[in-house]
Amino acid sequence: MFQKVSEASISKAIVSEFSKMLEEYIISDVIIVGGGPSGLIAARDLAGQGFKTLIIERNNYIGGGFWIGGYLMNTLTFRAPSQEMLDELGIPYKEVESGLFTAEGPNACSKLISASYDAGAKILNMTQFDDVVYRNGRVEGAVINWSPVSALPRQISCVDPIALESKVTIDATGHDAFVCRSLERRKFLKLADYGPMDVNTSEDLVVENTGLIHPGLIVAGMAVSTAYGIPRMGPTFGGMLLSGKKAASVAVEILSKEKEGIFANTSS
Ligand code: 48F
Repeated sequence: MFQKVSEASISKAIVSEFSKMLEEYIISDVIIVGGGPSGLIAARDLAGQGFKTLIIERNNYIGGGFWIGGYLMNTLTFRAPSQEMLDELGIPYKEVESGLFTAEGPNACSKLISASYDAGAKILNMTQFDDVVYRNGRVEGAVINWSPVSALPRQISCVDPIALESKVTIDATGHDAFVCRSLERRKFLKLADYGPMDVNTSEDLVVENTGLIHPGLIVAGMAVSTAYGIPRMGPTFGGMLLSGKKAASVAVEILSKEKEGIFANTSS
């Protein structure tokens, strides 16, 4: 039934295709750390406009909290006007009360992952962001390692990471705000930590505050709430999609100005 190929050919195909991709993405336009909803939308928009975009995700699975709504129940909620993004992504949804919509997590998440891949984004999963590459007062890339390395016993985990370079990095690591934290450790940034839940305040503020937080670094999704001390929003996702979209447009602005030779990468 199947074409005869050798075990060696299969191994060679894996090694050579993966190596080619990794080598090509050692320098990217944008590195997005975190493959949750905000990171995936940002990746779709950036790759769709022709920017070389790489997502770094520590888990094997991509999608972050977008598979499950809340409390292990896989219904996602969205508030108007974010259902327009669901239309755009071809995700089926229901209006359960005026302006409140639901979609099924597995369907929504798989469609979002496909949309970012189809747009041309690449993904390194099982890859942990460890630290920033920091030069000339700005973030210029990511130090990464295989995720399992951090789970190994200390005596065999002395595996040096490698570094990737990018013109822009997006912190889409959710509540951990892992990339921002790596700057806070060096006192380059002061984070606030997120506040108690209040969806009506939080969702607007997360989108409003999405943007450049430090030269070379954009913050998106729930990392925004950790960075600026905004209330947590709980299991509603419109803000994540709109935040990712805004992060992409801020990145495009920086990349376009850089192309024109104007050094515009200063935080506001
Ligand atoms: O948490 P996550 O889904 O982030 P988000 O895009 O969306 C938040 C919502 O899911 C939900 C919410 C609002 O509706 O409260 O929580 O802001 O996805 C973050 C992704 O980043 C990965 C993590 O595994 C997850 O898939 N991540 C976190 N730290 C690292 C990382 C790291 N150090 N290296 C690589 N990936």
